Amino acid sequence: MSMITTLDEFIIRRQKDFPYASGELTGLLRDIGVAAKIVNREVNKAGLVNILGVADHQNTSGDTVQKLDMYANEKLIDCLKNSGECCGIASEENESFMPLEAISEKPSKYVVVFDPLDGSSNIDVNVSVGTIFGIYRRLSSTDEECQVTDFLQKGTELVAAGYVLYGTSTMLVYTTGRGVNCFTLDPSIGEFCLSHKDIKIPNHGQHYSVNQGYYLKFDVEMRRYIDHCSDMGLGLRYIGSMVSDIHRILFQGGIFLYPNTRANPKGKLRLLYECNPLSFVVEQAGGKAINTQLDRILDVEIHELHQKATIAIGSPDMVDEMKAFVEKYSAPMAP
Ligand code: P6P
Repeated sequence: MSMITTLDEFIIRRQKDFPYASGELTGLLRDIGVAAKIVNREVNKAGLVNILGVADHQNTSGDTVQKLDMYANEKLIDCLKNSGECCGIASEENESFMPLEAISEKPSKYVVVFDPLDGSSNIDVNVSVGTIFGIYRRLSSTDEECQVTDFLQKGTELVAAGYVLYGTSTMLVYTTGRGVNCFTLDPSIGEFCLSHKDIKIPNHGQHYSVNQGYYLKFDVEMRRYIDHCSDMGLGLRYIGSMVSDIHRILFQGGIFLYPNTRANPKGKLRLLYECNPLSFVVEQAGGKAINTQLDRILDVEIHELHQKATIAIGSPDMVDEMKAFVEKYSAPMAP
């Protein structure tokens, strides 16, 4: 029987990578793993219990909130509250950030951002959805409540990031800046077990991923690149759940695009809750992530919690090629 390495064992073993860490980050990652198991349990039986359908309100970004969105949000908040390692959270489902009360004398060093259930519009039709998370070191003094500035940090300041994919199997993928590892939940023992070690994204892939329905609303340079993908015989794969699309690209290669449109001139996806954490993971696996202004996503300054971003993320050769098309075909800047 091959050696099983659980998420907890792996995290503890890798703690030596952080000589100055005194275990808080380790504890935080383990608590996120617990929250993922709790959410997974409800996602997997969503068709049987009254947790499908829409709640009676919209979130800050104007998305209709699904009941399972709210459940996942509550469970993540509860787990992080009890961890004692986190002084505040910012959720894509909440308008503002939430300072957490200390549960011991030990000051907590980290804040956590998350999208509790990305792609949740797919829940009622049994399409994969996911949780996205990112962890920052707090900037504010440990003898006061966390501040919004603790969250408005560039993606380069992330100390850890990852996602949970509730799909055909439930997988937790994360990085702490030393590579990317994937853990698959074994329901028979209730543990996330190491299934894919040190993931490296292929330099190129056979799929591009974009909402083709918006094609005529994209800028000309983006349409030229999408035409090129089609001319090269690439397949189109678009699930409508960013975590699912990125997970496929991480393993098979490819590129995911969410450019600006007239409806979303700054893009639709959130920089803090979706783009930064997933860009950190993809870069750590050898991929690239830029916006349609060709800035590295992780370098983009963030000024508000729900700031949106355009994104092109995936195999390095494909992102470079998209960049070349934008440089070649974008309208010259007015003098
Ligand atoms: P559209 C889900 O709502 C989400 O935030 C991402 O998970 C997904 O990639 C995108 O929006 C889908 O957006 O406009 O193509 O339906």
